[in-house]
Amino acid sequence: MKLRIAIQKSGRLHEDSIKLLKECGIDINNGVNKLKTEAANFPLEVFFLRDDDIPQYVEDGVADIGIVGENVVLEKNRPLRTVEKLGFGKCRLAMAVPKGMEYNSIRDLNGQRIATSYPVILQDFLKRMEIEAEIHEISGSVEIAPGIGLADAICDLVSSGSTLFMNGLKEVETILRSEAVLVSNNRLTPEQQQVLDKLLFRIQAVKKAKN
Ligand code: PRT
Ligand code: ZN
Repeated sequence: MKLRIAIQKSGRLHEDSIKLLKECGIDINNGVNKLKTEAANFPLEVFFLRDDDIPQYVEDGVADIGIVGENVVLEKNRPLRTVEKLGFGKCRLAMAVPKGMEYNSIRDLNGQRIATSYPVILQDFLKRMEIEAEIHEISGSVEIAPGIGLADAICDLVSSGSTLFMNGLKEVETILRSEAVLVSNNRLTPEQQQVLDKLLFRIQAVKKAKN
């Protein structure tokens, strides 16, 4: 049986995931509207999915391995093996508050309402920091929540910081540093494991060539 890999269908990790496979010498023709495709010269089948669905599909064995952000892996909290960090999709999950708010330490978040799309990671962070705050889960446009009075602070992904800046917010805590990772379930057949080892060998060579 071929090795089945799940990658993002469209979005920030799509291009780099395809590029990595191509740099590994794997020939795939990527129609973005297709659900899946097969590599012409490698025993690999590629599924195109929403990033949020990838951990579950890999856990369930619909796909064997996947490329997804560590932030999603941690938030979904599925029993997956992280096989390799891939060096792209770098960002951080950060806490931000309105730039006019006086902020001296994490304790200033006590009793505040925090909007996020990452309630699991945030909950864990607040617990570790012994902060009691109210988590408001929203699925998108988290950065507008303070401006419309929905929250006092936000916990969201940041890369350049320009989204925070444009919304009058300042970054005050880093909760997690993230990048794209290759994950796998632990039910690969010996043949699939051999294909994964071969893929991994090529990925490591590609990474080495870039350093
Ligand atoms: O459709 P699908 O569900 O698959 O995609 P999505 O919209 O949920 O995810 P997508 O494509 O936005 O991001 C996929 C992954 O890319 C994330 O899970 C992260 O691992 C990674 N990544 C890297 C980022 C960013 N950088 C990033 N900057 N994901 C999101 N952002 C957003 C952030 O949420 C904020 O809205 O970009 C904005 C901030 O960017 P800056 O540059 O203004 O700071
Ligand atoms: Zn998503």
